[in-house]
Amino acid sequence: MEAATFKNYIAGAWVPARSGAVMEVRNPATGEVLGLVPKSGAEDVDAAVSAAARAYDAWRRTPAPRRAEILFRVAERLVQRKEELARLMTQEMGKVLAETRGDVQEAIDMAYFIAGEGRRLHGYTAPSEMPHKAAYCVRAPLGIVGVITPWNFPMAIPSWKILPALVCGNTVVFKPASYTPLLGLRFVEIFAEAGLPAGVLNIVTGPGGAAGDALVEHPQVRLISFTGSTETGLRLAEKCARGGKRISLEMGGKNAAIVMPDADLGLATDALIWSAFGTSGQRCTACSRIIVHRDTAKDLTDRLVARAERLRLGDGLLPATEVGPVVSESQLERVHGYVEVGTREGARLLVGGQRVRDGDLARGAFYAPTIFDRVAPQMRIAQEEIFGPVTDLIEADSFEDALTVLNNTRYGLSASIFTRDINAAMRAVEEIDTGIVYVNHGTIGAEVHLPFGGTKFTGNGHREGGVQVLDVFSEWKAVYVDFSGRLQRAQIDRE
Ligand code: UN1
Repeated sequence: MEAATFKNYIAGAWVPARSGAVMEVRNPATGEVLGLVPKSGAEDVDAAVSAAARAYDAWRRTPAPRRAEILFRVAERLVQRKEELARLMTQEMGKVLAETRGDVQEAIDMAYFIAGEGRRLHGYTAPSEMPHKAAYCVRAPLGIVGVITPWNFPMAIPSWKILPALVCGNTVVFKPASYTPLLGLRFVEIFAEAGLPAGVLNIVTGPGGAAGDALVEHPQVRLISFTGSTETGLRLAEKCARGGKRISLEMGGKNAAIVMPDADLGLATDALIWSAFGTSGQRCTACSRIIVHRDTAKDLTDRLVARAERLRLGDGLLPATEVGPVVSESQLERVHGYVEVGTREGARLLVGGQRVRDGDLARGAFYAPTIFDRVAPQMRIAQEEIFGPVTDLIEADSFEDALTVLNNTRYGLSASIFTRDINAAMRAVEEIDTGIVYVNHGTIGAEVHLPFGGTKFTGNGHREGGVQVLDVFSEWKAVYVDFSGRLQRAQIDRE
């Protein structure tokens, strides 16, 4: 069967790339070609930005509660189409159906949450220094927003960016990851079905290097919201600095969990297996360092290894599958490269460490869940983001030692501690330098109505999720209304 060909959505119409070029989308579990999408370039991005510019004035003047009504309809359509979207997502990027349903659910949660903001978008009022003078502040949109997203959450992460951008009154050009354009196109189709006016949301599919860079460099784009690697994020930030643009960055992680001897080890094992190997470890919140107190290291290690050995790999559409493929061959090679680095550095490979080719798995990019122990905190495998099914066991001599190891990376997204000691738990919450901290829970599973993001090289000070995301997608406008009928000079006329 010939693969279906898809198109960009620009100014309310489905159109091919100007050049006619296309690129393939493949199922990482089977190698099957799922479709062809436009391989867009700068001229397509330019057309999309022009459409967003033309749509902007009418959209920003549409009252926010009315904008939000469309977003509520988006939520309803996502609910109706959840199963179809989840199945396509599993085929496009590999994670198991339970997780792709969760990904769509996260977009549904975000749509309801942010649509509710259409009737709030709160600013505040404050007293003025002067009599007969009102002072308050309101949110205003920025203009055209460029959204660049990764493949590991093909619907949830675009929803974190596109929905708040729209409720604030911006118009959007969306460049989805090259591995997951089909989900991006479906997402945009749903906004169109929900009645979003033409040009308010446009999508161009294509490689990051051509389409993504053109979006970041386009002079009419006011803001870039990016999730991806730290290396790319910092490169884009330099471009944005030169263009005088705002950029919101959500980048790498090297998330750790501390396990103390008084922890519920059954719970810790369940949570750590899920955090390390869910989504085949391809979450920026994945647990890739387990910092275990020496007194409990052997017990925890045995439990983790026994569980990791038994995880069933396979096509994510099959009900028995617990871990799907990694997203691509090149990603698999990258993960395996890190396993070789770890072995060379002197860590001990306890389980996994190789590609799996049994039976049908030979067609896909399957990598065995991998655990190292005897990992020293400064090893590369303990410092660099691997973004695959690999986790490290690092032994600590004390609670303080564990905290030091945890904080000693360039990243600061998510962290967790397992203990039954409330004092230790709360001290960890105080001391851990990350944007998200869990107690007796793994490192993954953030909810949309709390701020999501990280410290240090994980981000650049912005947050997604929560009401905090509104600060990314709006400008504050301070308003002073003097109804005294005379000149009143702030700071000067004090009598
Ligand atoms: C990501 O990996 O980029 O907290 C996002 C979580 C999910 C989102 C992860 N809700 O793991």
